[in-house]
Amino acid sequence: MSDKQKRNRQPGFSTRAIHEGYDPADHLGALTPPIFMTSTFAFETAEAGGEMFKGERGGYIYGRTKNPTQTILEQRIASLEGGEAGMAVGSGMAATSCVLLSLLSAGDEIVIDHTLYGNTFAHLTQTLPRFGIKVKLADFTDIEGVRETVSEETKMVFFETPANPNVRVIDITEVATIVHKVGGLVVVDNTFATPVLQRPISMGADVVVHSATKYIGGHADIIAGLVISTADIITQCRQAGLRWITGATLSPFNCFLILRGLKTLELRMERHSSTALQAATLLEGHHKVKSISYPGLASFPQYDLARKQMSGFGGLVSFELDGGIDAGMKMMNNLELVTRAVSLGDSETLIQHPASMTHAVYGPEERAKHGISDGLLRLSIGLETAEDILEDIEAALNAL
Ligand code: 4LM
Repeated sequence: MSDKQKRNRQPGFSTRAIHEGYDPADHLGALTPPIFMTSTFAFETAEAGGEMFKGERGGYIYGRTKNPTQTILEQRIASLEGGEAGMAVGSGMAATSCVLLSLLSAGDEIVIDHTLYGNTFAHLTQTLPRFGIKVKLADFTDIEGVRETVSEETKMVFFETPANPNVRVIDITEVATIVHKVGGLVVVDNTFATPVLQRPISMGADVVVHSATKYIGGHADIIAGLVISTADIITQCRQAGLRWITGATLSPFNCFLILRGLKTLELRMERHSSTALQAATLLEGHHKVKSISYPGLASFPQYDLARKQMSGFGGLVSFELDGGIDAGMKMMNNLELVTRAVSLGDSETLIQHPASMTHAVYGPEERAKHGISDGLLRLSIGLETAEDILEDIEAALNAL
């Protein structure tokens, strides 16, 4: 590569995760972006304030919709996901709500995958119908089923890949091709993969949402959400979803913590992925384990798709034990290092029982229909020394 070509290429992922959207020279040389702890901003003149409200002049007005620390984060995440613009909000649920409530209206139809984080599923299947939005479910791992369910009326589709809790993988390119034929929008929750491992916009998605509470924040100390899309869609989500409807702004301090988390995201995802593969391999070979789901195992039903769509397989591993739910509960209680807690993507390895915890909001029949068995356990592999995590898991299984 010539020097000129080198200079023209986009800086790498981690370079952008560390530098994008911020120049110390603009802030008295401060290497780390300042936290603008202010709720409101002074107008230079009375007329300037009015012009800013009309959108005729740029600048900051009020912290519910825009703050300079937020802006740095939004530019950075937009670059990392390959979108035109980003929006930071108060939680992953807020990110999804802002998108749905800004872009859908009574009479519209949305088609959703049937395996989603429990509260997202509740929002989609219980809240949206109350506002006259038609919600249709499909198994998005079956592309023919998606083709049959999506109609000329479909305004939007929504899915997670890998999906919570059983890490099913959905073909983003195939879904986008079907949905774009009818002029619908493709919204992907990319929380499990992060932009390190998968960039849905490059495969045809129109909007990406994140619970930044998880890997992107990475340290189990904040609740946050992100939306990435075109500049037009983000403007709609900011004006309606954030400013008028949810008011779910993210505090400048939490924006700062996410900016800090992003700096190590690529490194952390590599470590999460490598230890998770070792844990999945251990579980697969253990005689007490009935089934195991991890996109990086050759036995995973969508292993080829996962390899095509993702550059690594992430830290989530789901499995079922012989002896079902009772054995699962015993195993969870046998663990000494692995911590019993919901959430994921933290430095600490966590284990939880979806049927009684994150997916309790699904009824038992719904869970069975959606492939979330009552015996399923979900591990979020952390960043501890791999050997220690593996030893703890093996000891907990052996003690059953
Ligand atoms: C959990 N998850 O699974 P906030 N999207 C996905 C998620 O897994 C979650 C959210 C959105 C879990 C929380 C207890 C794929 C949450 C919602 O919690 O609102 O930031 O994200 O353990």
